[in-house]
Amino acid sequence: MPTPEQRAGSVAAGVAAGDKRAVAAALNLIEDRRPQRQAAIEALLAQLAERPKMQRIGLTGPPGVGKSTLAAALARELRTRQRSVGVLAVDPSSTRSGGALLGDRARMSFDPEDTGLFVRSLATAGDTGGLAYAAHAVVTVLSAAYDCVLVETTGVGQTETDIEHVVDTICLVVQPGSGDVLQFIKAGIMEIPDILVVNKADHGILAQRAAADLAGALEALRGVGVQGGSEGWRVPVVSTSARDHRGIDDLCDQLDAHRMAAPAEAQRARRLAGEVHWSLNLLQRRHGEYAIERLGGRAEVARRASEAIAGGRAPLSVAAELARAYLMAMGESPTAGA
Ligand SMILES: Nc1nc2c(ncn2[C@@H]2O[C@H](COP(=O)(O)OP(=O)(O)OP(=O)(O)O)[C@@H](O)[C@H]2O)c(=O)[nH]1
Ligand SMILES: [Mg+2]
Repeated sequence: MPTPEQRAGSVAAGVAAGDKRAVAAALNLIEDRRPQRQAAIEALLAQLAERPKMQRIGLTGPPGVGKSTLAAALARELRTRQRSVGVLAVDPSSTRSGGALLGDRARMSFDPEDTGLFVRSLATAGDTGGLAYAAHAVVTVLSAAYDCVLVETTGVGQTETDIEHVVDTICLVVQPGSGDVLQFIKAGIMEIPDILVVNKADHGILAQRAAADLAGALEALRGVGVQGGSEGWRVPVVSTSARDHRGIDDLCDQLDAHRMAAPAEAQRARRLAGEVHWSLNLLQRRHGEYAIERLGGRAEVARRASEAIAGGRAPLSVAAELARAYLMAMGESPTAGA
């Protein structure tokens, strides 16, 4: 019998080679909530390495603006640029899972024969904590298998899945004729994304006006010193028609530009912050906010996690170690409840 490590090793090797069956096996393992699978999951995640120059892109925005259609168009464009693509559609409101979500709702059309393209959806109604956990794990797997990872989530501003913690570039997608996003921006309610996309640009004059309004709002914010996005980056407004595959090349170029603009150092820091967030999230999920208090408070636990992860440890095992430390502090045997 192979040990969990050996089994994880062979799955990890398959994932690294971009083998779809291995990717699917890895994702099935991750979604297995049985406690006895935990060791295998930790072993797997610890053995996965990001692909070099891998790019994680978040598509977020209000319902129905065309995020799924855009994800499909973007994936097509990236494939013609010889990059392999993994797509994750996160749906906080749906209980459906697996292919059904994409099949009947998201209207993504993909070539099933394409070995460089993988699509997965996640849906766990009501359990946003669980969703954030799973999204991070799925993105970790996809990042080891594909050059680009696209994550679609519905929501504006503070998204329920904390998308900013799992991607390098956030695109906020809006559609013409909906003033709400403009209001959010003006009121300073919304975290400013890295790229603003006005989809359904085929709506003519309305679309042009929406793009101009958003560009104006961003300009006004810059005028008062609010930059948004990452440092030294000027948030562009890109018009697309996902339906007609227009403006997609422009969006791709802007995504590349954003990656080039962010110094490697800043990118590492962003990913590290995401992993620290994830490990705290895991701890909190298992043992509640009190565990974090008991270990010295959020800042202290984040510092500890950050040090361990920067030193090469996997976030999941860091979370497990924090949980053990907490149980020790509580005078319980770590094996009893961990
Ligand atoms: N005219 C036009 N319609 C579009 C475009 N992109 C998407 N649509 C349509 O808009 C509707 C919603 O598209 P989706 O891609 O499912 O939108 P979504 O943002 O993923 O929706 P949720 O996941 O439900 O939040 C569908 O009827 C699409 O065909 C576009 O560029 N132009
Ligand atoms: Mg969608």
